[in-house]
Amino acid sequence: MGGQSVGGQSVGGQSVGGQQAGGQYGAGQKGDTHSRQPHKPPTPYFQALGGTMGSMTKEEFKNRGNNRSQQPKGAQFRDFIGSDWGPRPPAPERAAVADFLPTRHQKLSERFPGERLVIPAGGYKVRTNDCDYRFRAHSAFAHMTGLGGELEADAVLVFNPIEPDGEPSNKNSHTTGGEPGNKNGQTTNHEATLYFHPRAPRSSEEFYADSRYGEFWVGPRPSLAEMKALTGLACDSIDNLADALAKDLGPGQVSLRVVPQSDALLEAQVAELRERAELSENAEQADRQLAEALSEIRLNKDAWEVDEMRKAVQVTHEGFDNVIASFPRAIAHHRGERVLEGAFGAKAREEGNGLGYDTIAAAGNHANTLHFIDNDGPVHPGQLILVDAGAELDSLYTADITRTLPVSGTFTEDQAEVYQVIVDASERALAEARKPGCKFRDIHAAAMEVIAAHLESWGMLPGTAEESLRLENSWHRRWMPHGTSHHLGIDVHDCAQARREMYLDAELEPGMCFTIEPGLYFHEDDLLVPERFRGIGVRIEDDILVTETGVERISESIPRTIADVEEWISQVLDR
Ligand SMILES: [Mn+2]
Repeated sequence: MGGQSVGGQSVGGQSVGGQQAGGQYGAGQKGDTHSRQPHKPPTPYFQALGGTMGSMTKEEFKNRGNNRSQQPKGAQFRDFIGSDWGPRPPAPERAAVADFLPTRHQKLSERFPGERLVIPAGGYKVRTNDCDYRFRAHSAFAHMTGLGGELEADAVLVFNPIEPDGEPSNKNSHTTGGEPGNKNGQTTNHEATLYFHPRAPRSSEEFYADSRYGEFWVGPRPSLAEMKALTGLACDSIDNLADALAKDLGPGQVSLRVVPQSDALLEAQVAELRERAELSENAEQADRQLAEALSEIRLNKDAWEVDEMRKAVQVTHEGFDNVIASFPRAIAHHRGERVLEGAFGAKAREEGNGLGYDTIAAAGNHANTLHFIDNDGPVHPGQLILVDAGAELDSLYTADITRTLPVSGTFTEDQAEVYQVIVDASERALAEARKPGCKFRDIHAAAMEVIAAHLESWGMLPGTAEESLRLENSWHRRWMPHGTSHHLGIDVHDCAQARREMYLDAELEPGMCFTIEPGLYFHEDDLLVPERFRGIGVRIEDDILVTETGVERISESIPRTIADVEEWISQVLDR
C-alpha cells in the first residue's frame, strides 16, 4: 500500500544531505506568525488555484492576516534592525548528491534536444485561511536538484538548450551533455539553471517583515553563491525567470515544456508564453511526455539513491520497533490505533523528514479497509494489527513496509493459517523476481498463484484456482484486490507516469526498487469466507532492490515469518 491518494497533507522536506536544518525555519510557524505573504504573485495564480483561492484577489491573498499586523514601519526601524550583526558563516560544502546530478540531467537532456524544459518545485498549499501545509517539493524537482526542503518553495529548475555552436549563453552554467555531437552522435545539450528567491540583505525590509522569505521568519535563505556551492548548479534569481522562459520562443526556434500539475502559477505563465509564440498545439501532450520522461529516468536508482533507500528502510525498522513497544499502551487506550500511528510517526520525524505517506494502523477487521488511515479504533488483545508505514528521509526518499502483528505476541491458529499463506505468496513472488528475464508483471502473477491455490483449498472459489487465474474470472481478487508491486523512491508510488512498457511490461534491471506486498482481506461480514477467518486481514510488504548481482530484499532485517515475528515482539516488549 501507500499513500498516493490518502490525505492531502504534504510533509515538508529539508535540503541536500540534510545540510540545512529544518528547525531554524520551522520555528517561524508558531503563534501569531502564520501568515506567509507571497512574493509578487501574478494574477493567473489565483485563477489557476481554483477552490477558495479562486475567489481571492491578488491583494487579498497578499494581505491575508495583515489586519492583525502590529509590525513597526519606517526607514528608521529598518536601519536599526538591519545593523550590528555578525559575519555570515562560510558557504556550505558541496553535497554528496551533487556529483550524481549531471548523469540524471544527461538522461533528460537526450530526450528533448533543442527544447526548454521547466521543472518547478511547486508552491505552498493552503491548509486553512492563512496557514499553509509544510512544503513538499515536486518529486521531479527533488530528483533533478537534490533539494526539496522548506526553503525551496517556488524554485524552478530550467533546462535551456545550448546554442548550436555549443556555447552556453551563461558561462556559469552547469552544462549537460558535453560538446555537441560527441556522445553517441547526440547533439542534445542543455544548461540547467536553478532559479530561486535568494537571501535578501539585512538592510532590506524583507529581512524582518516578509513572513514567507524573510530571514526573521524562515531563517537565512541561501545566497546564489551558497546554493551553487551546495548543488553545483548554476543559480539565478527567480526575478530573472520570466525573461529566461520567454527568450527565443517560437516555431522553428525554441519550444517549451513544463511539468504538469506541479505549479499552477508557472503552468499558467507557460501557457501564456506558448499562446503568444504560437506553440500551443499539442502542448498538453508535450507536457505529459516530459512527466513521463522524468518518471522513467527514476526507474533505475543510482548509487546515492540506493543508499537513501537502505537508510529509509532502517529508520522504518526502528519505527516498527517503536510500534511494538507501544502495544501495552495501545491496548489500554480507547483509540489504541492512534497510539501506534503516533509511535511510528515520532520515530519517522525524529530520524527522517517524516512519513512518506499516512500510516495505516488497522486492528482486526479495520485491516480489510485497504486505505484505513482514520486509525481511530481500539486495539484488543488477541487481534492482529496491520501497520503499513514508511519513513521518509530528509532527501524525500521513503520506505514502504507492512507488517501484520499479533497484539498479544502470538498468532492464533486461524490467524497463523492465513498469515502463512501471505508469507508463502511473498516468498514465491521474490523467487519469481530472481528469475532471469522476469518482467515486473510476473511478480504479481506469481503471488496470485499461491493465493488462488489456498482459496481453492479453503473452498472459497466457485471453481478451480486455475480457472480463477484467468483474467475474466479473477475470483481470488475479491480477497486481494490491489496490486502486488509498485516502484518505490522519492514517491511512495514512484515512477507512476512511466509508460506501460517501461513499468508493468519491463524486465527487471539493476537499480530498480519496488515493493512486494501480497495480502488477504476477509471482511467480518463476507459470507463466502469460512467463519473462523472472518475479520482477519493480513498484508506483508517488503522493499526490494535489483542490484548488479541479484535481487535483494532490503527490508530483510524486519521480521516476517511467524516464528520470527513472535520472537521480535517478545524481545521488544521484554527490554
Ligand atoms: Mn506499498
